[in-house]
Amino acid sequence: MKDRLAAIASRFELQGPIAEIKPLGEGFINDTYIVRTEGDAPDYILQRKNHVVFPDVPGMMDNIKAVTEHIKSKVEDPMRETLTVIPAKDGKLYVEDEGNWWAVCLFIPGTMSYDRADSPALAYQGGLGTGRFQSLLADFDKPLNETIKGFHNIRWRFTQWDETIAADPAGRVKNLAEEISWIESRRKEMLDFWALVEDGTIPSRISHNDTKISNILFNESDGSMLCMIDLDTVMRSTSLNDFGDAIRSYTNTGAEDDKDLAKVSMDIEMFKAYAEGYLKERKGTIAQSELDWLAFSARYITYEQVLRFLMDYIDGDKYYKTAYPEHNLIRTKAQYKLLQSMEEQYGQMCRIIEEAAK
Ligand code: ADP
Ligand code: GN1
Ligand code: MG
Repeated sequence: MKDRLAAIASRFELQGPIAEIKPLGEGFINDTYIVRTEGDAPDYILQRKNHVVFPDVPGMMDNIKAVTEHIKSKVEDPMRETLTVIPAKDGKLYVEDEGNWWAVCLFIPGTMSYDRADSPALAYQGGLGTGRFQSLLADFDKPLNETIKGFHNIRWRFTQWDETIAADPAGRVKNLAEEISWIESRRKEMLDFWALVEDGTIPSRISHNDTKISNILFNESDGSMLCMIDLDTVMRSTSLNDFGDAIRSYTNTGAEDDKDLAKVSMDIEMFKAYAEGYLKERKGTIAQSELDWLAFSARYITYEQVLRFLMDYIDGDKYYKTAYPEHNLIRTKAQYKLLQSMEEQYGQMCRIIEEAAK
């Protein structure tokens, strides 16, 4: 395996001999490695991109290249404030090898990443990070490829959902009446929200679409936000996806797959801190219709996540990496508990947004 990874890494334009390659991070989709080089040469991130999830890896890499070039043209420190894609020796932005697709970017030293937010100060920095990412891309006007069809489009998710339930490939539907009712009872309200995105009431923007806390780097020196990473899902959609998904991640007092549901709830202080950071960066560019639905976006994305985990469980665990047989069901229950906690605190969430937007 090591030799194979080294052989693949050497097909990219690396600036020094490889010293070691080690797995990194806990992503659910790709396989990520750090490639350490000898001497003063930079280190790199090598990723095997999940070709089932991302059918058009060349299109995805074109998106990442275009978006990062745009950010580089606007920031003070272009090698640290966004990712740098390293091309293969043949000039392509990826290497295809026996049905696997690989890509490399520069490893940014002196940074920290987290799986959980441990303080409002960190949540505030995270909010600044997402807000700044969107602000930097506000004037990006090139077309982007749709790397995953209908990624946060609940109308499309319901099409998949209905088909999966009808097919019931793992024979699990019969035991899931309660969990399925969680989805069905909220179907209309989620479609009503998405209709506002479809009819343009909520404007379309460049969004990251996977803003969980492990997808942003912070400066090791002072904890300040540095840059958004894991750009595979950058597409044109609504900015609300990014706020909502980050709230789902930063405010959870438990783990995304907590077996102890008593530990799972939305921490309103984290919500406030994240919202303040986010709105500080987006004031002036955010539309009133986005502000009106900002708090709801957390419920929307968390609901969508309940649906996606449950749908994958019904489908026989084909999409997300799982560590044990019931993992997707445990994730479903934990995310549903989080959703309920958001619903209970919704009035307060709306008031916080109103206050922070002043
Ligand atoms: P995955 O798809 O596996 O989630 P990510 O791109 O999110 O992959 O990377 C996983 C982890 O690797 C991140 O949470 C971060 O800790 C680290 N990482 C990724 N890219 C970089 C980078 N360019 N510089 C430094 N660390 C990185
Ligand atoms: C996946 O790839 P990763 O681990 O950053 C997923 C997100 C989910 C998240 C749940 C492309 O993110 O949409 O919200 O898991 N990414 C994709 O933790 O489906
Ligand atoms: Mg990631």
